[in-house]
Amino acid sequence: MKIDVLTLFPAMFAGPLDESIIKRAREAGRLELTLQNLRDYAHDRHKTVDDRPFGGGPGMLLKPEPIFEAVENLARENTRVILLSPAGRRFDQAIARELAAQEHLLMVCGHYEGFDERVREQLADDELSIGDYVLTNGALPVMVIVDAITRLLPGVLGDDESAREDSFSQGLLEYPQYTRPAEFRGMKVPEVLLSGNHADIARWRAEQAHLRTRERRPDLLSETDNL
Ligand code: 9D3
Repeated sequence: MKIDVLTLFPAMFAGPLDESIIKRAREAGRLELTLQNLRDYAHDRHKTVDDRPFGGGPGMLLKPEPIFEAVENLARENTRVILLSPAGRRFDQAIARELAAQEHLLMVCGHYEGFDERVREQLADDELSIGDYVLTNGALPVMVIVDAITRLLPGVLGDDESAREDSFSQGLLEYPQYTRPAEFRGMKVPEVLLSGNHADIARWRAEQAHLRTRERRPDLLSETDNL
């Protein structure tokens, strides 16, 4: 899969996307990730990428010309163009799965107060937010989304990790887990986990997962397609 990221701050992406599973996926050629500097598409003397909103109001908007030129240069036949903004639909695991099946993503980071509306109307196939809190720009959301997609690409996770992906526990929070020692500072591991009775253990885990989900995330029990 190919992902182009259009951003004013390509340097923010060094680090998170160069480690661990994403690093492995890139080295194996399963993910081809390219950072594109939006400023390279501004051609006036000052390389201007923003301007004041018509009608007044606080802050600056990303002006349309550099984004149009960049997207027209980078998009191909099968490209999905995705804007990142607080006004997007909320990213979740179902969207991650959907995006992981695409051939080419072009992710356009929001900066300043956001996009000229014509970018939405003409260029965007989708607009995503990662949740209801205010960040300074769309760079971290892009990294979050790239991370969630990459681990779903074929061959990126090991067999063990992939198997967990389709296990029964989907849609619930994780059950409590313990490793050695069986007693630590007076805190004992639940007896059933030491019993060797695999049917009892499976039943206990399912029960715990349901209890924990009802307590912390009752919303997950009413939806079905979000994990
Ligand atoms: C109208 C006032 N603000 C909206 C809440 C303007 C605004 C604030 C912050 C516009 C852009 C931003 C920068 N944030 C993003 O670009 C962003 C974001 C976020 O802030 N939270 C969760 N997901 C995302 S995706 C992009």
